[in-house]
Amino acid sequence: MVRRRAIALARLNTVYNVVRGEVESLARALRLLGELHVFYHELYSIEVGEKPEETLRLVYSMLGTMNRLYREYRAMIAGAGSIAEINYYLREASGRLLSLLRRKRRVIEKAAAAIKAISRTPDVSGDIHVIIAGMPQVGKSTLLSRLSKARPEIAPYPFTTKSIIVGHMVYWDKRIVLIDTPGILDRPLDEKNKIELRAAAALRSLADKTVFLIDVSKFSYYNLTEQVNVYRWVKSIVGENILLCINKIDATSPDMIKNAEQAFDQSIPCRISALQGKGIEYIKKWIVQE
Ligand SMILES: Nc1nc2c(ncn2[C@@H]2O[C@H](COP(=O)(O)OP(=O)(O)OP(=O)(O)O)[C@@H](O)[C@H]2O)c(=O)[nH]1
Ligand SMILES: [Mg+2]
Repeated sequence: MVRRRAIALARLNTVYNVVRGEVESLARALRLLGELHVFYHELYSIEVGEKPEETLRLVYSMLGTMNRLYREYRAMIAGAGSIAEINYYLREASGRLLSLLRRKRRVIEKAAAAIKAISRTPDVSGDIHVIIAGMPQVGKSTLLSRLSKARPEIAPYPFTTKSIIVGHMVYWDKRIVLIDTPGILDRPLDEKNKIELRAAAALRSLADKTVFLIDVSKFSYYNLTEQVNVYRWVKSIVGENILLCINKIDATSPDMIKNAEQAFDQSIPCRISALQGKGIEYIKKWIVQE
């Protein structure tokens, strides 16, 4: 019986260590996430549906329960009067420890996947954060590739950009971080997809300045009303530090520009062709001016 008890205690240890190990590595990753910029916390919340600190609370409570079960069953096995009793406690302990993990498996896997995805999100440290925002297909990624060495995917269909893309530019001694975001559609926040929400997270937590591109050319996917609505929404998040800018000027007639200025109820001096690299200086100067 002495031998059986020793074996049972060793097995209990193994099960406990495996189960705890899985949860502890998540706890470690969540603690590291906690030290990062809040922007990454927002990305986490979009993916997992709860804040990182909420998951961390769950994880700590799981670790507490595991620890308690381990100690209780170790004592019961140590004090058991028969081999049958030892076997019974070992089975029960393993079952309870594993089921604790199984019940929370979905959250744990989701959290781990989100952290993995975030670890692939590029570094956003720098002096000034400039978000390039706008509806899908207005030329945001093309502009980023003009302003920086970043080579984002550019293609003629909406939501080509699905996540945050970062480029760097040094201008007048300032380290400027340019953030290309997915397109945002004209619809309420609770109907926005995860791709749009990533853009919203960047606007909320990173934007020092925002360049809002519109496309009023003959190629435009979205009408003026939709673009005005999205512009207003973005402005409600980032405030006054926003530059409205007409892109695709190479394919836009003076009449179309006039219509746009009417719809936006302001003159729009920023007029560029990201494709041809025209008018880009205007944006650079606006970025560095106080
Ligand atoms: N004529 C013209 N086409 C442009 C210009 N800028 C971008 N385009 C084209 O517009 C299309 C979309 O460009 P992207 O840069 O991928 O647009 P985006 O805003 O990043 O699109 P999403 O990632 O889907 O939101 C591509 O076919 C580009 O070549 C421009 O200045 N003039
Ligand atoms: Mg894009």
